[in-house]
Amino acid sequence: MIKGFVFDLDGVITDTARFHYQAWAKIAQDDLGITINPSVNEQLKGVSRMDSLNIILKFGHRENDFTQEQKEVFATKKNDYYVALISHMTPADILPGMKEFLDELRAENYGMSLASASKNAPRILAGLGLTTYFDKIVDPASLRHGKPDPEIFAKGAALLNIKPSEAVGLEDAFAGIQSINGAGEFSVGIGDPKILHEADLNFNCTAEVSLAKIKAAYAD
Ligand code: B16
Ligand code: MG
Repeated sequence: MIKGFVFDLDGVITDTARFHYQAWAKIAQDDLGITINPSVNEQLKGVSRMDSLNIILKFGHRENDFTQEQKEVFATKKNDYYVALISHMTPADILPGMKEFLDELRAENYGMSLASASKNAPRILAGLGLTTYFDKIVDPASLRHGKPDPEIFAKGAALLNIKPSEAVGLEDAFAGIQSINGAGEFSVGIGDPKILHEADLNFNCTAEVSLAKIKAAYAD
């Protein structure tokens, strides 16, 4: 029986990827002399801040050019810029259908937790007016491994005091689906089914997410 839902944030509840991209593109250009493109951006989804910087440096063939201290400075600068961009977020930035879906889950008393790699997640939920929907938020700083490792989604279920088999995980990134599956939870992909082909159930976009369809597929 399904007892709880573990949510990714970026790409599932709201689209912060465009702000991450804007912030990284600026730092990459201004400080690293690297011009990134949308295909690099795809690789940054669900990936931690420092891992994102390392992907960009590798893309620009500059992976050996900076010390850890310098990298920390770039990452902090990117985050300052990103935080300024997300400070204007409001409930209007919730992806289509997700507020209704969260309301439906709340009405049926499901546990809800957040499994986002973002250290800014509490701030984003506050801007969206969704803080009270989530019983627990996994602290990404407490993790030894990022997605695709199962740790983050396993913690998301554990914080709700439910077994992995009683949890449904929702994700828009392939690495996230791998994390959910590795944790032994029911995986729901949101996005291109060709990319998210390992998901137990897939919806093309958030507007199509349906609790009835998830329950039916879970019971199968
Ligand atoms: P921060 P998610 C992830 O969020 C983003 O997809 C990823 O692009 C970002 O680098 C990561 O959070 C860390 O974010 O710099 O705010 O700590 O998809 O796991 O909700
Ligand atoms: Mg995501």
